[in-house]
Amino acid sequence: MSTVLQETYQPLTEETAISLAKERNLFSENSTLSCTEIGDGNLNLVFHIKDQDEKGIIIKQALPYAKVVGESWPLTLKRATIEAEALKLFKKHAPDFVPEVYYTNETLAITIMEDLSHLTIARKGLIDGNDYPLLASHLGTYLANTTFFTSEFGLDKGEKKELVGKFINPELCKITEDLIFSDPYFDEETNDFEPQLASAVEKLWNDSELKLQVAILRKSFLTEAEALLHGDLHTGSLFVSKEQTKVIDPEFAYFGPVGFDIGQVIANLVFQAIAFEEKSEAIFSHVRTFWNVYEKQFSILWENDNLEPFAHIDGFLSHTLQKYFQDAVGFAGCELIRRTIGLAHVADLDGLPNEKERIAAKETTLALGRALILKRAELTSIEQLITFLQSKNYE
Ligand code: SR1
Ligand code: MG
Repeated sequence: MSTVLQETYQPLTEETAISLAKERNLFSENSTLSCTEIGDGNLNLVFHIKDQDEKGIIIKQALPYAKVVGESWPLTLKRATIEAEALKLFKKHAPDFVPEVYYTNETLAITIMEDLSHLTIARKGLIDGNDYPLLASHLGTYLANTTFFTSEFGLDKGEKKELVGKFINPELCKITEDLIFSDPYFDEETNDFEPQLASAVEKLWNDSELKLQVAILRKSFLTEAEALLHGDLHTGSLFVSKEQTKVIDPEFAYFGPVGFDIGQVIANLVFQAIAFEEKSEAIFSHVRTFWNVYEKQFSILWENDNLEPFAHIDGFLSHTLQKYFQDAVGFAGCELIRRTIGLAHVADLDGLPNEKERIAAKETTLALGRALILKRAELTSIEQLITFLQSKNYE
């Protein structure tokens, strides 16, 4: 048997990744394989292996620490298993939008999956000026299916409780609790922002009205096990083309409030609208489509597949959607703020070459983030949200 598979945990190299692919018989015997490490995220190694005919696979391996910080920040390898299990479950409920998993190995913390290298990471594609006309509706359908069929509306109650246990993900949730829901609101070492933003940031730190609302959203993230979330659904977790969308990287998956995933999608689209003003109307239209498709698809599933005895009581569906929407507005606000001044930034903003424009864009994301958190009770419909975004007056 193989050397790679007999070992205890070791980070793969391009050479051992090829050995592993051969050991698993993922290519025909006489193939000539090449491998490149392509991981550009914050946490993992990602190997792209292909044969002479360009047929490929991806091997993703968790590192025992957060790559973005280094070995001083240890991180559980269990996240690889959570990610693989989430991919399989999401694939079941949204088959068109999730890559296929071929093999997993807990000791090595690896997942071998479908090669998506013909697609582009959405954040990069959007920054490069491409438009993805189906992205918003694909995401609406993906999220409606996954959040319905992993909630008690679409899942047997006992089965749901078992799944909640299976997806307990304390280490990765703590990253979110700290980096999204706590550190940006205090003078913490993890924060990272330009000196020109210091006075705006200090204003946030002293804003007790805002801090109360963030505390409420944080409590929701900590306590509300509504459905299995992706947990990190930003545009860097999406592979896209004009025709296809694939959602990757659910290592932060856990049972949480549905609005969290929805809010991350909205916020990461909005970064584009703020960074590239000329695109703002097109992006707002994607935000509208995303929510409208989510609402429509969720409502269809509710009508046809709901297991709840109260499913057809007047008002219950609209109450549920209203809650998801208003939570999403607040969570979007938190994502806008943390990606501007917290540890993990976005290239949409950081990549703006003109310093004055970059700082102005960041002041806007901070003001908008704050406004969304504080105004979420008033922003009760997608049209109200879009009108507010268009107003560009976020004070
Ligand atoms: C230490 S991890 C920093 C960020 O990267 C991940 O993709 C998540 O967004 C996390 O908050
Ligand atoms: Mg990721």
